[in-house]
Amino acid sequence: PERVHRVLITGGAGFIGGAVVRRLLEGSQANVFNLDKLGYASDLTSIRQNDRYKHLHVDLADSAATSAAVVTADPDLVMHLAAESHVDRSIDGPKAFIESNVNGTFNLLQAVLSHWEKLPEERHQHFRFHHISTDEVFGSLGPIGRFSEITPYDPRSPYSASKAASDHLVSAWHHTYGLPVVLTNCSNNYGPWQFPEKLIPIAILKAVAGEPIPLYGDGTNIRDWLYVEDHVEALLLAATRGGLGESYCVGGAGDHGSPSERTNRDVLETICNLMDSLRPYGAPHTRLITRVSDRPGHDRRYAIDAKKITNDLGWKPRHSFEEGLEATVAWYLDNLDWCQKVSSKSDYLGQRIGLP
Ligand code: NAD
Ligand code: TDX
Repeated sequence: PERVHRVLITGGAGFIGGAVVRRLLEGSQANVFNLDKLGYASDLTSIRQNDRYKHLHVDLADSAATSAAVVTADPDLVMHLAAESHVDRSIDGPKAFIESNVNGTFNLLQAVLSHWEKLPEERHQHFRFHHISTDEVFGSLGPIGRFSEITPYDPRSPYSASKAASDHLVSAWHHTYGLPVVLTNCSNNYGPWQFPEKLIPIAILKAVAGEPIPLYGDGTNIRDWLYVEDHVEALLLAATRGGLGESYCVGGAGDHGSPSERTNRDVLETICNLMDSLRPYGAPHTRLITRVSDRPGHDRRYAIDAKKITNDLGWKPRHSFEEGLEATVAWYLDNLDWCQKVSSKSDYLGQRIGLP
Protein backbone atom coordinates (compact mmCIF):
# COMPACT_ATOMS: atom_id res chain seq x y z
CA PRO A 1 0.00 0.00 0.00
CA GLU A 2 1.08 3.58 -0.63
CA ARG A 3 3.18 5.39 2.03
CA VAL A 4 3.27 2.28 4.22
CA HIS A 5 6.78 1.12 5.00
CA ARG A 6 6.46 -0.92 8.17
CA VAL A 7 3.37 -2.99 8.89
CA LEU A 8 2.62 -4.83 12.11
CA ILE A 9 0.08 -7.61 11.53
CA THR A 10 -1.30 -9.40 14.58
CA GLY A 11 -2.60 -12.93 14.01
CA GLY A 12 -0.57 -13.35 10.81
CA ALA A 13 -0.13 -17.07 11.50
CA GLY A 14 -3.89 -17.53 11.24
CA PHE A 15 -6.15 -18.03 8.24
CA ILE A 16 -6.94 -14.43 7.22
CA GLY A 17 -3.80 -12.82 8.69
CA GLY A 18 -1.63 -15.30 6.73
CA ALA A 19 -3.36 -14.26 3.50
CA VAL A 20 -2.66 -10.59 4.34
CA VAL A 21 1.02 -11.31 5.09
CA ARG A 22 1.47 -13.21 1.81
CA ARG A 23 -0.19 -10.44 -0.18
CA LEU A 24 1.98 -7.73 1.44
CA LEU A 25 5.18 -9.67 0.81
CA GLU A 26 4.26 -10.41 -2.81
CA GLY A 27 2.52 -7.17 -3.75
CA SER A 28 4.33 -4.39 -1.86
CA GLN A 29 7.75 -3.34 -0.59
CA ALA A 30 6.57 -3.10 3.04
CA ASN A 31 8.47 -4.64 5.94
CA VAL A 32 6.07 -7.02 7.62
CA PHE A 33 6.11 -7.94 11.31
CA ASN A 34 3.82 -10.77 12.32
CA LEU A 35 2.89 -10.74 16.02
CA ASP A 36 1.37 -14.13 16.78
CA LYS A 37 1.40 -16.36 19.86
CA LEU A 38 1.18 -19.48 17.63
CA GLY A 39 -2.02 -20.96 19.03
CA TYR A 40 -3.76 -24.15 17.93
CA ALA A 41 -5.03 -22.57 14.66
CA SER A 42 -1.66 -21.11 13.66
CA ASP A 43 0.56 -22.27 10.87
CA LEU A 44 3.53 -20.56 9.26
CA THR A 45 4.18 -22.96 6.36
CA SER A 46 2.30 -20.70 3.93
CA ILE A 47 4.70 -17.80 4.57
CA ARG A 48 7.98 -18.02 2.63
CA GLN A 49 11.29 -16.74 4.00
CA ASN A 50 11.80 -13.10 3.06
CA ASP A 51 14.22 -10.38 4.27
CA ARG A 52 11.24 -8.08 4.71
CA TYR A 53 9.42 -10.48 7.05
CA LYS A 54 9.81 -11.19 10.78
CA HIS A 55 7.70 -13.27 13.17
CA LEU A 56 7.36 -11.92 16.73
CA HIS A 57 6.35 -14.77 19.02
CA VAL A 58 4.21 -12.83 21.49
CA ASP A 59 0.92 -13.31 23.33
CA LEU A 60 -1.15 -10.10 23.44
CA ALA A 61 -2.24 -11.06 26.93
CA ASP A 62 1.36 -10.16 27.99
CA SER A 63 1.39 -6.34 28.05
CA ALA A 64 5.18 -5.96 28.46
CA ALA A 65 5.94 -8.33 25.57
CA THR A 66 3.29 -6.60 23.45
CA SER A 67 4.85 -3.17 24.08
CA ALA A 68 8.31 -4.51 23.26
CA ALA A 69 7.01 -6.02 20.01
CA VAL A 70 5.47 -2.70 18.97
CA VAL A 71 8.81 -0.97 19.65
CA THR A 72 10.64 -3.61 17.53
CA ALA A 73 8.18 -3.35 14.65
CA ASP A 74 8.08 0.48 14.81
CA PRO A 75 5.01 0.40 12.51
CA ASP A 76 3.32 2.96 10.24
CA LEU A 77 0.32 0.66 10.02
CA VAL A 78 -1.05 -1.90 12.47
CA MET A 79 -3.54 -4.48 11.20
CA HIS A 80 -5.05 -6.23 14.22
CA LEU A 81 -6.40 -9.68 13.33
CA ALA A 82 -5.23 -11.76 16.30
CA ALA A 83 -8.22 -13.23 18.10
CA GLU A 84 -9.73 -16.44 19.27
CA SER A 85 -12.11 -16.97 16.35
CA HIS A 86 -14.29 -20.07 16.74
CA VAL A 87 -17.82 -19.65 18.13
CA ASP A 88 -18.17 -23.27 19.39
CA ARG A 89 -14.95 -22.99 21.36
CA SER A 90 -16.18 -19.72 22.90
CA ILE A 91 -19.27 -21.57 24.16
CA ASP A 92 -17.17 -24.34 25.73
CA GLY A 93 -14.46 -22.04 27.14
CA PRO A 94 -15.14 -18.28 27.03
CA LYS A 95 -12.16 -17.23 29.19
CA ALA A 96 -9.56 -17.44 26.40
CA PHE A 97 -11.79 -15.17 24.30
CA ILE A 98 -11.84 -12.48 26.97
CA GLU A 99 -8.08 -12.76 27.47
CA SER A 100 -7.11 -12.54 23.79
CA ASN A 101 -9.89 -10.53 22.23
CA VAL A 102 -10.65 -8.04 25.02
CA ASN A 103 -7.53 -7.82 27.20
CA GLY A 104 -5.27 -8.48 24.21
CA THR A 105 -6.83 -5.63 22.24
CA PHE A 106 -6.53 -3.34 25.27
CA ASN A 107 -2.82 -4.18 25.68
CA LEU A 108 -2.19 -3.63 21.98
CA LEU A 109 -4.05 -0.28 21.98
CA GLN A 110 -2.00 0.98 24.92
CA ALA A 111 1.28 -0.08 23.32
CA VAL A 112 0.31 1.40 19.95
CA LEU A 113 -0.92 4.67 21.48
CA SER A 114 2.41 5.19 23.21
CA HIS A 115 4.27 4.40 19.96
CA TRP A 116 2.06 6.73 17.88
CA GLU A 117 2.46 9.64 20.29
CA LYS A 118 6.25 9.49 19.85
CA LEU A 119 6.34 9.29 16.04
CA PRO A 120 7.90 12.18 14.13
CA GLU A 121 5.34 14.52 12.48
CA GLU A 122 5.26 13.00 8.95
CA ARG A 123 4.87 9.41 10.21
CA HIS A 124 2.48 10.47 13.02
CA GLN A 125 0.16 11.98 10.41
CA HIS A 126 0.00 8.93 8.15
CA PHE A 127 -0.20 6.31 10.91
CA ARG A 128 -3.24 3.95 11.00
CA PHE A 129 -4.53 1.31 13.41
CA HIS A 130 -6.85 -1.05 11.53
CA HIS A 131 -9.05 -3.28 13.65
CA ILE A 132 -10.43 -6.36 11.88
CA SER A 133 -13.80 -7.51 13.18
CA THR A 134 -16.85 -9.54 12.33
CA ASP A 135 -20.50 -9.06 11.35
CA GLU A 136 -21.41 -11.26 14.34
CA VAL A 137 -21.24 -8.17 16.58
CA PHE A 138 -24.60 -7.10 15.06
CA GLY A 139 -26.42 -10.22 16.27
CA SER A 140 -28.97 -12.23 14.33
CA LEU A 141 -31.16 -11.17 11.38
CA GLY A 142 -34.66 -12.38 10.47
CA PRO A 143 -35.52 -13.24 6.86
CA ILE A 144 -35.19 -9.65 5.62
CA GLY A 145 -32.72 -6.76 6.03
CA ARG A 146 -28.94 -6.59 6.06
CA PHE A 147 -26.26 -5.35 8.44
CA SER A 148 -24.61 -2.01 7.69
CA GLU A 149 -22.35 0.45 9.51
CA ILE A 150 -25.34 1.95 11.36
CA THR A 151 -26.75 -1.36 12.66
CA PRO A 152 -26.79 -1.37 16.50
CA TYR A 153 -24.49 -3.86 18.23
CA ASP A 154 -26.28 -6.93 19.63
CA PRO A 155 -23.73 -9.73 20.12
CA ARG A 156 -25.07 -13.08 21.36
CA SER A 157 -22.17 -15.54 21.70
CA PRO A 158 -19.14 -15.20 23.98
CA TYR A 159 -17.07 -14.86 20.78
CA SER A 160 -19.16 -12.06 19.28
CA ALA A 161 -19.45 -10.31 22.66
CA SER A 162 -15.65 -10.32 22.97
CA LYS A 163 -15.27 -8.95 19.43
CA ALA A 164 -17.92 -6.27 20.11
CA ALA A 165 -16.01 -5.27 23.26
CA SER A 166 -12.80 -4.98 21.23
CA ASP A 167 -14.56 -2.82 18.59
CA HIS A 168 -15.78 -0.47 21.34
CA LEU A 169 -12.31 -0.22 22.86
CA VAL A 170 -10.80 0.69 19.49
CA SER A 171 -13.46 3.29 18.87
CA ALA A 172 -12.99 4.75 22.38
CA TRP A 173 -9.21 5.05 21.84
CA HIS A 174 -10.02 7.06 18.72
CA HIS A 175 -12.52 9.41 20.33
CA THR A 176 -10.70 9.84 23.63
CA TYR A 177 -7.02 9.75 22.70
CA GLY A 178 -7.21 10.62 19.00
CA LEU A 179 -5.64 7.34 17.83
CA PRO A 180 -6.18 7.19 14.03
CA VAL A 181 -8.24 4.02 13.63
CA VAL A 182 -10.29 2.32 10.95
CA LEU A 183 -12.58 -0.69 11.54
CA THR A 184 -13.93 -3.37 9.23
CA ASN A 185 -16.70 -5.87 10.03
CA CYS A 186 -16.68 -8.82 7.69
CA SER A 187 -18.95 -11.79 7.05
CA ASN A 188 -17.89 -15.48 6.94
CA ASN A 189 -14.61 -16.12 5.12
CA TYR A 190 -13.56 -19.32 3.40
CA GLY A 191 -10.62 -20.41 1.27
CA PRO A 192 -7.22 -22.14 1.47
CA TRP A 193 -5.44 -22.56 4.84
CA GLN A 194 -8.59 -22.25 6.98
CA PHE A 195 -8.26 -24.37 10.11
CA PRO A 196 -10.49 -27.46 9.86
CA GLU A 197 -12.93 -26.58 12.63
CA LYS A 198 -15.02 -24.13 10.57
CA LEU A 199 -17.95 -25.36 8.44
CA ILE A 200 -16.42 -25.46 4.94
CA PRO A 201 -13.09 -27.24 5.64
CA ILE A 202 -14.82 -29.65 8.05
CA ALA A 203 -17.35 -30.56 5.36
CA ILE A 204 -14.67 -31.13 2.70
CA LEU A 205 -12.58 -33.34 4.99
CA LYS A 206 -15.57 -35.34 6.21
CA ALA A 207 -16.61 -35.90 2.59
CA VAL A 208 -13.07 -37.07 1.76
CA ALA A 209 -13.21 -39.53 4.67
CA GLY A 210 -16.73 -40.73 3.79
CA GLU A 211 -17.83 -39.79 7.32
CA PRO A 212 -20.99 -37.99 8.51
CA ILE A 213 -20.91 -34.25 7.75
CA PRO A 214 -22.41 -32.47 10.79
CA LEU A 215 -25.22 -30.01 10.04
CA TYR A 216 -26.33 -28.06 13.11
CA GLY A 217 -30.06 -27.85 13.85
CA ASP A 218 -32.39 -27.76 10.85
CA GLY A 219 -29.67 -26.46 8.48
CA THR A 220 -31.61 -23.32 7.51
CA ASN A 221 -29.31 -20.83 9.25
CA ILE A 222 -27.87 -18.42 6.71
CA ARG A 223 -24.34 -17.02 6.38
CA ASP A 224 -22.94 -14.50 3.86
CA TRP A 225 -19.81 -16.10 2.37
CA LEU A 226 -16.73 -14.20 1.16
CA TYR A 227 -13.62 -15.70 -0.46
CA VAL A 228 -10.62 -14.82 1.72
CA GLU A 229 -8.59 -13.21 -1.11
CA ASP A 230 -11.47 -10.77 -1.72
CA HIS A 231 -11.45 -9.94 1.99
CA VAL A 232 -7.70 -9.24 1.84
CA GLU A 233 -8.30 -6.66 -0.92
CA ALA A 234 -10.98 -4.96 1.17
CA LEU A 235 -8.65 -4.92 4.18
CA LEU A 236 -5.74 -3.35 2.32
CA LEU A 237 -8.01 -0.68 0.85
CA ALA A 238 -9.59 0.13 4.21
CA ALA A 239 -6.20 0.17 5.96
CA THR A 240 -4.63 2.58 3.48
CA ARG A 241 -7.56 4.67 2.21
CA GLY A 242 -10.27 4.25 4.83
CA GLY A 243 -11.54 7.38 6.61
CA LEU A 244 -10.30 8.07 10.14
CA GLY A 245 -12.66 6.67 12.75
CA GLU A 246 -14.80 5.08 10.03
CA SER A 247 -16.04 1.52 9.94
CA TYR A 248 -16.78 -0.51 6.80
CA CYS A 249 -18.97 -3.59 6.43
CA VAL A 250 -17.56 -6.24 4.08
CA GLY A 251 -19.60 -9.11 2.59
CA GLY A 252 -19.77 -11.52 -0.30
CA ALA A 253 -22.53 -10.04 -2.50
CA GLY A 254 -21.12 -8.96 -5.88
CA ASP A 255 -22.20 -8.71 -9.52
CA HIS A 256 -21.93 -12.44 -10.14
CA GLY A 257 -25.63 -13.17 -10.36
CA SER A 258 -25.31 -15.93 -7.77
CA PRO A 259 -26.06 -15.21 -4.13
CA SER A 260 -23.40 -15.12 -1.40
CA GLU A 261 -26.10 -15.70 1.23
CA ARG A 262 -26.56 -19.43 1.65
CA THR A 263 -28.25 -21.76 4.06
CA ASN A 264 -25.83 -24.17 5.71
CA ARG A 265 -27.61 -27.06 4.00
CA ASP A 266 -27.07 -25.39 0.62
CA VAL A 267 -23.34 -24.94 1.41
CA LEU A 268 -22.98 -28.62 2.31
CA GLU A 269 -24.93 -29.79 -0.75
CA THR A 270 -22.80 -27.62 -3.06
CA ILE A 271 -19.63 -29.11 -1.55
CA CYS A 272 -21.04 -32.64 -1.89
CA ASN A 273 -21.94 -32.06 -5.54
CA LEU A 274 -18.41 -30.83 -6.26
CA MET A 275 -17.00 -33.88 -4.48
CA ASP A 276 -19.20 -36.18 -6.59
CA SER A 277 -17.38 -35.03 -9.72
CA LEU A 278 -13.90 -34.78 -8.17
CA ARG A 279 -13.89 -37.92 -6.00
CA PRO A 280 -16.86 -40.19 -6.80
CA TYR A 281 -17.25 -42.98 -4.24
CA GLY A 282 -20.28 -44.93 -5.39
CA ALA A 283 -23.00 -42.98 -3.59
CA PRO A 284 -23.81 -39.26 -3.72
CA HIS A 285 -21.87 -37.41 -1.00
CA THR A 286 -25.09 -35.66 0.10
CA ARG A 287 -25.96 -38.93 1.88
CA LEU A 288 -23.22 -38.06 4.39
CA ILE A 289 -24.98 -34.86 5.54
CA THR A 290 -26.17 -35.60 9.08
CA ARG A 291 -28.26 -33.37 11.31
CA VAL A 292 -26.77 -32.95 14.78
CA SER A 293 -27.91 -30.97 17.81
CA ASP A 294 -27.96 -27.22 17.33
CA ARG A 295 -25.37 -24.70 18.54
CA PRO A 296 -26.74 -22.93 21.66
CA GLY A 297 -27.83 -19.37 20.77
CA HIS A 298 -27.23 -20.14 17.07
CA ASP A 299 -27.63 -16.87 15.11
CA ARG A 300 -30.25 -17.34 12.35
CA ARG A 301 -28.94 -15.17 9.58
CA TYR A 302 -26.06 -12.83 8.72
CA ALA A 303 -26.10 -10.63 5.61
CA ILE A 304 -24.02 -7.58 4.73
CA ASP A 305 -24.84 -4.40 2.87
CA ALA A 306 -21.38 -3.39 1.60
CA LYS A 307 -22.48 -0.21 -0.24
CA LYS A 308 -20.21 2.04 1.81
CA ILE A 309 -16.92 0.32 1.01
CA THR A 310 -18.02 -0.10 -2.63
CA ASN A 311 -18.97 3.57 -3.05
CA ASP A 312 -16.19 5.14 -0.96
CA LEU A 313 -13.24 2.83 -1.70
CA GLY A 314 -14.28 1.07 -4.91
CA TRP A 315 -14.18 -2.45 -3.45
CA LYS A 316 -16.23 -5.41 -4.71
CA PRO A 317 -15.67 -9.13 -4.30
CA ARG A 318 -14.22 -10.70 -7.46
CA HIS A 319 -15.22 -14.31 -6.78
CA SER A 320 -18.71 -15.77 -6.91
CA PHE A 321 -19.46 -18.37 -4.22
CA GLU A 322 -19.25 -21.18 -6.80
CA GLU A 323 -15.82 -20.04 -8.08
CA GLY A 324 -14.40 -19.56 -4.61
CA LEU A 325 -15.77 -22.86 -3.37
CA GLU A 326 -14.43 -24.77 -6.36
CA ALA A 327 -10.94 -23.33 -5.77
CA THR A 328 -11.22 -24.12 -2.05
CA VAL A 329 -12.30 -27.75 -2.50
CA ALA A 330 -9.49 -28.27 -5.04
CA TRP A 331 -6.97 -26.74 -2.61
CA TYR A 332 -8.00 -29.01 0.30
CA LEU A 333 -7.84 -32.09 -1.91
CA ASP A 334 -4.29 -31.09 -2.90
CA ASN A 335 -3.27 -30.41 0.71
CA LEU A 336 -4.60 -33.32 2.75
CA ASP A 337 -1.18 -33.79 4.41
CA TRP A 338 -1.38 -30.26 5.77
CA CYS A 339 -4.92 -30.94 7.04
CA GLN A 340 -3.74 -34.06 8.86
CA LYS A 341 -0.82 -32.16 10.38
CA VAL A 342 -2.81 -29.21 11.70
CA SER A 343 -5.87 -31.13 12.84
CA SER A 344 -3.75 -33.44 14.95
CA LYS A 345 -2.66 -30.34 16.94
CA SER A 346 -6.14 -29.98 18.38
CA ASP A 347 -7.63 -32.41 20.91
CA TYR A 348 -10.86 -30.42 20.69
CA LEU A 349 -11.40 -31.62 17.13
CA GLY A 350 -10.84 -35.21 18.07
CA GLN A 351 -13.31 -35.10 20.94
CA ARG A 352 -16.09 -33.06 19.49
CA ILE A 353 -15.86 -33.25 15.74
CA GLY A 354 -13.83 -36.38 15.05
CA LEU A 355 -11.77 -35.52 11.97
CA PRO A 356 -10.56 -38.24 9.59
P1 NAD B 1 -7.63 -17.80 13.12
O1 NAD B 1 -8.17 -18.44 14.35
O2 NAD B 1 -7.37 -18.62 11.90
O3 NAD B 1 -6.25 -17.06 13.45
C1 NAD B 1 -6.11 -16.21 14.57
C2 NAD B 1 -4.61 -16.04 14.88
O4 NAD B 1 -4.52 -15.12 15.98
C3 NAD B 1 -3.93 -17.34 15.30
O5 NAD B 1 -2.73 -17.55 14.59
C4 NAD B 1 -3.67 -17.14 16.79
O6 NAD B 1 -2.47 -17.75 17.27
C5 NAD B 1 -3.56 -15.61 16.88
N1 NAD B 1 -3.87 -15.16 18.25
C6 NAD B 1 -5.02 -15.41 18.95
N2 NAD B 1 -4.92 -14.90 20.19
C7 NAD B 1 -3.69 -14.31 20.26
C8 NAD B 1 -3.00 -13.62 21.29
N3 NAD B 1 -3.54 -13.46 22.50
N4 NAD B 1 -1.76 -13.15 21.03
C9 NAD B 1 -1.17 -13.34 19.82
N5 NAD B 1 -1.78 -14.01 18.82
C10 NAD B 1 -3.03 -14.48 19.04
O7 NAD B 1 -8.64 -16.60 12.79
P2 NAD B 1 -9.09 -15.99 11.38
O8 NAD B 1 -10.26 -16.74 10.89
O9 NAD B 1 -7.91 -15.79 10.52
O10 NAD B 1 -9.63 -14.57 11.88
C11 NAD B 1 -8.77 -13.44 11.96
C12 NAD B 1 -9.54 -12.23 12.44
O11 NAD B 1 -10.61 -11.94 11.55
C13 NAD B 1 -10.18 -12.40 13.81
O12 NAD B 1 -10.04 -11.18 14.50
C14 NAD B 1 -11.64 -12.69 13.52
O13 NAD B 1 -12.46 -12.25 14.56
C15 NAD B 1 -11.83 -11.87 12.25
N6 NAD B 1 -12.87 -12.38 11.34
C16 NAD B 1 -12.85 -13.69 10.92
C17 NAD B 1 -13.81 -14.13 10.02
C18 NAD B 1 -13.82 -15.54 9.51
O14 NAD B 1 -14.78 -15.94 8.84
N7 NAD B 1 -12.80 -16.35 9.76
C19 NAD B 1 -14.80 -13.24 9.56
C20 NAD B 1 -14.78 -11.93 10.01
C21 NAD B 1 -13.81 -11.50 10.90
O1 TDX C 1 -19.82 -28.63 11.84
C1 TDX C 1 -20.48 -27.59 11.69
N1 TDX C 1 -21.79 -27.69 11.24
C2 TDX C 1 -22.59 -26.60 11.08
O2 TDX C 1 -23.77 -26.72 10.68
C3 TDX C 1 -19.94 -26.26 11.95
C4 TDX C 1 -18.54 -26.10 12.44
C5 TDX C 1 -20.78 -25.18 11.76
N2 TDX C 1 -22.07 -25.33 11.36
C6 TDX C 1 -22.89 -24.13 11.13
C7 TDX C 1 -22.86 -23.06 12.20
C8 TDX C 1 -22.98 -21.77 11.41
O3 TDX C 1 -24.35 -21.47 11.16
O4 TDX C 1 -22.34 -23.51 9.96
C9 TDX C 1 -22.31 -22.09 10.09
C10 TDX C 1 -20.88 -21.60 9.98
O5 TDX C 1 -20.22 -22.02 11.18
P1 TDX C 1 -18.68 -21.63 11.48
O6 TDX C 1 -17.86 -22.09 10.32
O7 TDX C 1 -18.37 -22.10 12.84
O8 TDX C 1 -18.74 -20.04 11.38
P2 TDX C 1 -19.58 -18.92 12.19
O9 TDX C 1 -20.04 -19.42 13.50
O10 TDX C 1 -20.63 -18.39 11.26
O11 TDX C 1 -18.42 -17.81 12.42
C11 TDX C 1 -17.45 -17.52 11.39
O12 TDX C 1 -17.77 -16.35 10.69
C12 TDX C 1 -17.63 -15.13 11.36
C13 TDX C 1 -16.04 -17.41 11.96
O13 TDX C 1 -15.73 -18.58 12.68
C14 TDX C 1 -15.91 -16.18 12.82
O14 TDX C 1 -14.57 -16.02 13.28
C15 TDX C 1 -16.29 -14.98 12.02
O15 TDX C 1 -16.26 -13.83 12.82
